[in-house]
Amino acid sequence: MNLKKKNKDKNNKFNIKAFMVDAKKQTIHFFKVVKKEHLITKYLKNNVLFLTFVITCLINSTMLRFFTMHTTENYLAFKPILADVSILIIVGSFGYLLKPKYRFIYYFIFDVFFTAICMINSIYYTFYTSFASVSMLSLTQYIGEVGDAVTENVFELKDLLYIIGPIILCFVHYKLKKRDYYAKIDLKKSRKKKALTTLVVGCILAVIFTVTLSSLEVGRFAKQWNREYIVMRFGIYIYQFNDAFVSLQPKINSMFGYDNAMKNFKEYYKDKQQEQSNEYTNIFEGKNVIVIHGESIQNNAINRKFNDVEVTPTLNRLTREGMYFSNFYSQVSVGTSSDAEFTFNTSLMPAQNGTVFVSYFDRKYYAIPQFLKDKGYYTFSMHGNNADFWNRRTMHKNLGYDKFYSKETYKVTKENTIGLGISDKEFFKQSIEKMKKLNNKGKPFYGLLITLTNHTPFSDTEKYGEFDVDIKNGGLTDKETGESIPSPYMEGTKLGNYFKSLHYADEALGEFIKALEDNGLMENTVFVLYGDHDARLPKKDYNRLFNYDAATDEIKTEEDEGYVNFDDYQYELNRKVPFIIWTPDMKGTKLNQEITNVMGMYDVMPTLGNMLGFSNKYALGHDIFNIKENNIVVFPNGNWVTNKVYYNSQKGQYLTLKEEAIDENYIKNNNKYTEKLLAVSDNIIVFDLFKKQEEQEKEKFSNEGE
Ligand code: GP9
Ligand code: MN
Repeated sequence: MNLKKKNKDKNNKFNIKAFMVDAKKQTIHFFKVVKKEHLITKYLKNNVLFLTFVITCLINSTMLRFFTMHTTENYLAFKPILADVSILIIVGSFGYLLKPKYRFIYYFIFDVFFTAICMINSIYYTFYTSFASVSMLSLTQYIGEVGDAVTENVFELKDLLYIIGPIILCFVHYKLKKRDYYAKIDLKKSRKKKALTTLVVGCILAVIFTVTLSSLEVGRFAKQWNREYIVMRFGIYIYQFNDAFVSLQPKINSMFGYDNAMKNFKEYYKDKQQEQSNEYTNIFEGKNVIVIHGESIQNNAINRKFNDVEVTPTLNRLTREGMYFSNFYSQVSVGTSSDAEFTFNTSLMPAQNGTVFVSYFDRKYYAIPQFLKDKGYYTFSMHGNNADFWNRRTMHKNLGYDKFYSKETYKVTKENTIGLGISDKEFFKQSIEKMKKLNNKGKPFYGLLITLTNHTPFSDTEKYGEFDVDIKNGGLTDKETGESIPSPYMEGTKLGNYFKSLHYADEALGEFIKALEDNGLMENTVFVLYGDHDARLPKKDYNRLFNYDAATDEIKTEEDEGYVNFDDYQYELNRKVPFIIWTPDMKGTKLNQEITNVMGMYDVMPTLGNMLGFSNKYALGHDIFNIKENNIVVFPNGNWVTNKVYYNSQKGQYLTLKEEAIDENYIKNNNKYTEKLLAVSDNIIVFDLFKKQEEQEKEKFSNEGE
């Protein structure tokens, strides 16, 4: 028995050895043949067009990663290159099915297609620091209206570089045609066979790529919201194909997966603790409410001065006299203004694909205006822009506003227009007239006013009025006369123009509050203001803001004393917006306070609702006076912030905000919380779960009655 085994082992050993020798011989033979027959040169010669197509598209996709993520990731990483090559080879392989003279058309069409993907994403990234999504196509109708914002800010020379790809392809084709190449190339091999071999090579590379993927990468690919992460691992082409597929999901999703979504929804709310009452419960019950949706107002302007003049004197006064939430974040996604309105009013997160206001306007939501209507309020909204912008005409009705005063109800002229439309001063002036005539029949009112002037690109500077953002007497002197001259500081920068624009918007706000008071509209009224989202200003401008040396007119570097680090994390933290609750008689009372715990737009409904005397059991945020320092603000891209940590889900890294060691479980648990919250929010929106839940409850009720 033992002897037998030994022989068997010996045979095995012999076989493996023989196999190795054979394989070595075969390989040497293969390379000899390759060398002798100049197979590589031959292959290159016979496949010039195909190779040009693959290489130009590969360069474009690599270039895109270079221009978009050069600060954070290695754009020459192996994975996205392998992914790009495999997809390009697979697509390119079908070109071989055509006769050589027709192949150029095929490769040209796809080269242009892939180039367009790179260009669009390059432009899109500059604007949104994210990659484009097919689900945004339904929003293109709005691009015309903010068109000046788009073209003025976004179109850069680097976005044009990608065109070189198709140009090279055309050039190569022209040269080949001149040499009569298409008639000469090897036609012995059948077209089908060549297409098949190329396809197989592409598929093998795709398989190699797939087996290198970690489960985290696969998971994120399926969810698709962590776009930067996906592009860095899967390349732009696979990202875009997957995006197109995922974007169709609102339609597909609402057909499948409902049962699971409903189950998770029920479990989520079964485990969720309901808000307790606190010292602020009902304090504003029955009062009128005026809410200002402050376009692009960022927190960093509060209390900022240039040459001793405040940028936002009105806001500063409100923060001093009212309840000021100084660590407040907007949670918008691609729906910007509309997402801010949505989350403010419903305490749900924006949609993962598309925009609630545009793609999911027909779902059931529990919103602040509806709750107040139930309490006997008259509700209205006012905005000087086109009613169909962000689909507000439809969506405001759904949220429960009795009346929407839009552009058609305002007198908009060339003279009273700044930037995107009617100036804030004129808007407020005309709004006061409307408010004086409100048809509320003695009911308390709830009104939302959406401002417009402080909208990117902040280029209508001559209309904002005087506000210098330089530094007078900063130490600079005229070389010839020796006289003191102002240091330019923020003059001529986009951030500088933003401060000018905001100074104007703040002045308009001050005039509005005065007019409200003069007309008795502030009596028994609570004034609420939120910045809808950050102003998307360049990082380099902030670097200038914090590191400018007025005496030398230079920007400090890391080596210089007093240098302030402004990295990606600082940029994110700096996106804070103000949230203020103010009444004229609040000053000096217990309500006059600054709340420094982190808070998100989704915490407004529970916090303000408690003060106004209603509560929404489906709110995803919290009453800040109950949750206090334990709050967490979740962002649509999976990032989150607490008092202790800012977590970046793209990088899987975090910044500690307190001098306190962070336990890995803290990160894990908050990540889990974030994923669950984002999923349940999206399920509510996509599957219309509030409506379904109500239907089920009604059915149950009627069955019990029988
Ligand atoms: C348009 C205004 C701006 O009416 O609300 O929207 P935004 O571009 O900020 O989403
Ligand atoms: Mn906005």
